[in-house]
Amino acid sequence: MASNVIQIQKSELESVFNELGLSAVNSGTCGKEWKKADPKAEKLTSYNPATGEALADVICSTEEDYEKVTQEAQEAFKEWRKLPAPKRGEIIRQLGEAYREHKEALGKLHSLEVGKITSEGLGEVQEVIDICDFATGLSRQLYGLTMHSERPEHRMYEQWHPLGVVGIITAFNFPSAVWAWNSAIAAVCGNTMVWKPSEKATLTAIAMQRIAHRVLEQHGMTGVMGLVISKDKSLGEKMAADKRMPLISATGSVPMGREVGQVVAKRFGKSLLELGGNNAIIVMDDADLDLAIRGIAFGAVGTAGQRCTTTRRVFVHKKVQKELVDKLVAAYKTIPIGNPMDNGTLMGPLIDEGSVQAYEKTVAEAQKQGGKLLTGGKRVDLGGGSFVEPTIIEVSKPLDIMQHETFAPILYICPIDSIEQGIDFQNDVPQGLSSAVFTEGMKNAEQFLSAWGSDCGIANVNIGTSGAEIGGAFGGEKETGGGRESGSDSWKAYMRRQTCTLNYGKSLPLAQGVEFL
Ligand code: UN1
Repeated sequence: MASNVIQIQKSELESVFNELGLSAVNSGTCGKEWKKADPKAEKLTSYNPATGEALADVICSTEEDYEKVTQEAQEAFKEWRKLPAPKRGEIIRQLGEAYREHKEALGKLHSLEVGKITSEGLGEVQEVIDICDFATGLSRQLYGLTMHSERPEHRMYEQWHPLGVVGIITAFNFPSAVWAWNSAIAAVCGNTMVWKPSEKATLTAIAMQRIAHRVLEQHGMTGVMGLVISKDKSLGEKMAADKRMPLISATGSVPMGREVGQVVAKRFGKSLLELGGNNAIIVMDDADLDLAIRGIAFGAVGTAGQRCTTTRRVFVHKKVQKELVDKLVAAYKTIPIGNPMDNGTLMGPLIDEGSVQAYEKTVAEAQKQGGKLLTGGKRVDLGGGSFVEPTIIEVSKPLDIMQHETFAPILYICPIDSIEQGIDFQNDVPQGLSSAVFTEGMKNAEQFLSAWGSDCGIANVNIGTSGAEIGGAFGGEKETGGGRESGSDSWKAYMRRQTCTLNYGKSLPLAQGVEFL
């Protein structure tokens, strides 16, 4: 179900831009200060994927800009690390408040620039606010363990110190939340940072940075969060090789992560990689099918299939296959596609033409390999923009193409005989981010969650694969990269551990009973 030619009200665009301080030409470089936008410098245009129209221009950062922003982050680190962690937490609390104030406008900007439907645009800003709240609390909980020393009158404990300048590379699909997961936590841990956002989501990055800069300015702490923007991967490559950045946190494709990870490892830096997913839902014969259908639909169609947690494969027990497939196909046909800012739209556009082509290629290849197209499979013409139909392809056994992640709403459905077969099929891909089972049975659920169950970083029961809360550690295994961001004890990736032993006695006993001098 598609709506007509999309028109974005000019006044709407203007009000978002006014509130967030955006204009026709925007500077993409911010360190201690915002660099002035020189309209003659190299530009990058930000497009609205729902209409194909240009939204605004962004001035790219040069290599000198990168140098300056990085040096300023290094300088800022010297002060920032001295501030007690709860004081840093207080600044992040104020940052969360500032995002709260602008939630509506920021949500709309996500819709305009990356095509998120209204509730998902707002949801992403909420994720930013939530992680700021989390980081504020965390600033009083950067706990280290204490140990009992084997030596008399000795004390042993561990403490955590910040790393320095953290390089943050983010993707277009979560243009603010993934930055916030990294930056809010890195900041309370005492780090400063340089952010290189996706070249497809630059305005959102600039708006986020403007607000952060304003809050930091009130505390004389600009330089803690820096921004550079480039058209291509050149600055990302520089960051990976930059010894001044002890940690690179990168979100994006597997090939990107493979490159970044190797370059960072070569210089003994740390990397935190959050890469591709190929997430599956297993539906057992005892599942609540209505629940399963809602979980699958949101997981597979939400964000137009452009989440790293998107549901891409369903393994359904053959006893309930027909019922599930019939109901799901019927539900897919009612999904309103169109202007992401219209009330009622559930699916917006893909990010660009390249994604539409990848979608078409995958749909054709899946059919060539024996998949049966049940619904969707075509581009949707709304007079501009990158729209496609949400698609279901039924297969009798896993196809080769199902090993790959295509960032589009394509869902494969495959029958299984047992929970064991579902788990085998699910795990038999190179990626390991998110997974789920729908079942009313304790045995199925526990098998799925056992050590011989799902091999993913996220495993859910009666919940889809996407839409994780910030409180848990987010990330996955295998080609997903192994990094963990956001909640739980993910903060440890942004700090260095120091083991300290103190002797308060008058002798110098050696460990392991060694005698010397
Ligand atoms: C991503 O797609 O990179 O769990 C992040 C989710 C969101 C985050 C997705 N909270 O779907």
